[in-house]
Amino acid sequence: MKIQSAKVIVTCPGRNFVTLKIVTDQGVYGIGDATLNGREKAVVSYLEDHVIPCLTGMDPRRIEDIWQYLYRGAYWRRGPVTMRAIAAVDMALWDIKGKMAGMPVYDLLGGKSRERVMVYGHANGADIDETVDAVGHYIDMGYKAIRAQTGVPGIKDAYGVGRGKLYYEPADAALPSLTGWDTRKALNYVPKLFEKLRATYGFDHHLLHDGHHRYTPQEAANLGKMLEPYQLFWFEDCTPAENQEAFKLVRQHTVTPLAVGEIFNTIWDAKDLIQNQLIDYIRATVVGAGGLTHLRRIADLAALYQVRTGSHGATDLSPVTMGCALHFDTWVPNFGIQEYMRHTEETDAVFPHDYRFEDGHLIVGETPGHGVDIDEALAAKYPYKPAYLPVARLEDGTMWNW
Ligand code: KDG
Ligand code: MG
Repeated sequence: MKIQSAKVIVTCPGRNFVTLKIVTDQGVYGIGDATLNGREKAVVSYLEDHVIPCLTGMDPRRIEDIWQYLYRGAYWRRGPVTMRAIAAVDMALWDIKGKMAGMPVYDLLGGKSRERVMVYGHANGADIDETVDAVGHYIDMGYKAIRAQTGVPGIKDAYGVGRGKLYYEPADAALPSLTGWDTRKALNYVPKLFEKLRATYGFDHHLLHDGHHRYTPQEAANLGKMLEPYQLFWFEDCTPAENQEAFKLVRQHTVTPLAVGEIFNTIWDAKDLIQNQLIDYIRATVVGAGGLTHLRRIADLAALYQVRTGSHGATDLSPVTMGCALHFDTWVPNFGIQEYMRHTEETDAVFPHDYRFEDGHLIVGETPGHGVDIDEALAAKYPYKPAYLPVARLEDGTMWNW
């Protein structure tokens, strides 16, 4: 059996997605997601110019060997572009293997560990009252877990606050738009949001919050401590994680659970955080961290230290990633939660899929493979549109972490 051809499909049904399609000489095909928000074309070139020429003629059944070939064989390891390209190949090959075996991917991984997967949605508003209402809306929709972000008085476009109620989409301009940040103002305001949420809805639902890499370790520890009375499910990206040791300071001062890893590419980004038990949830994803083949290695390491999974699932991860994530989540023994930001109807139409939302959970499909396809004719109707994530500056003009 051989890989006969592969191609990259770029489509923008409301936002950009990069999809790899691998076709075998037996007519079976598989697809993988290679979307890198705001840097899509770099991955397109990596795949078209450097990966597809090597893949043609290879045996698609050798998923592990192809992974090692692309990782070790490039010499230049890791990084978001390389690892997303490898992830796309990996997802497509698992899809092909599942179709050939007549089995859904979760079965190939080892079978179901659970019937359904708890997900969290994004509630946000311009101020505390609006966010409290938005959380109520999610509760009404059946969600058991909700991430809450609020605008902060005096900060221009604080992180996580969208214009629409259901489809928050940060990559919203042809060039990066300018947003603001002020840690003092956020530290004064964010705890009040959670105080009001608990006063309004009680403690039955899981609440989450994303710091989006903006706090120093000391500030993150301070906020984690202030949030303790409200019993969060997690405080995400409380401080940048390039220096994994930074989490020691946060950990020493707060018992608020910590989650990190949506921008991680490999197990090496998470190794010290996991081994030193500095985090509670690892947020690496199928598309970000080299596909199912590598993500399960991260999850297995995490399991040794009672760290659970909580994969990134924002709108910039296509339904192909979401489908693969649900197979992974249904199998992985140390599952925690899955992020689920809904895609628009246009996106769902381009990527027909068999997973479904019910009662605050997603339920994996039974179709052989990962259960997500692409309608190429429809995809062609939505050409690529440049779209960037915003940037953030402090009031004095200093560049900050968006
Ligand atoms: O492309 C960036 C988004 O995926 C990111 O900002 C979303 O932080 C995010 C989250 O937790 O979903
Ligand atoms: Mg995040």
